[in-house]
Amino acid sequence: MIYVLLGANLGNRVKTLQRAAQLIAEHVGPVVQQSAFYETAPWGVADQPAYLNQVLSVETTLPAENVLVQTQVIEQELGRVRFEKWGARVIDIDILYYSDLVLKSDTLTIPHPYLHQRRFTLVPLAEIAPSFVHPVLGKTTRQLLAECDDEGEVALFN
Ligand code: A4P
Ligand code: MG
Repeated sequence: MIYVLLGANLGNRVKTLQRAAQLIAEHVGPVVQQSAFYETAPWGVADQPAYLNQVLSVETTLPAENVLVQTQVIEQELGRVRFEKWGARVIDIDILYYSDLVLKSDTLTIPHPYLHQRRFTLVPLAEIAPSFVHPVLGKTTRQLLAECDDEGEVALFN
């Protein structure tokens, strides 16, 4: 099972996330669980619109590197549409976990290096995988969230 984070902050964010989930189901594997959408304050660069974030769990037979290739193709496909319309990239897909795999290469780090530092990731992840244990830190999502000192706003969106 893999966990992926979707993020969108320009254009029709709901449509973008829905389309991304469809494309992931087609090209990566069946989507098993999906969190709600969360509207989240921008992390890192503050001067940008609020994000919608969502975490999906996906069953896949692809090796991790191929998952990244597929998610990047999906980013390009959705980003290109946006590019013409809005002049910016509007979808980000991060691979959070690939079962309990630990991997570090030039192009791919799993678990995602910042996942434990970001409420916009931990809150939706805790909704669908509260007991999943981080293979490096040895803590559940629930524990990571309780210990996270990020104060970025994360609100259920509907
Ligand atoms: N890469 C390495 N490991 C991974 C992984 N586990 N999953 C490499 C996905 N990609 C991974 O990513 C840059 C490179 O990371 C990829 O080419 C891949 O080889 P990118 O998506 O092209 O660039 P980026 O997203 O601009 O940079 P980065 O460092 O991935 O940024 P983040 O960490 O994704 O942050 N605030 C809120 N509230 N919600 C958000 O979703 N997202 C960002 C982007 C910033 N602030 C946000 C949010
Ligand atoms: Mg990214």
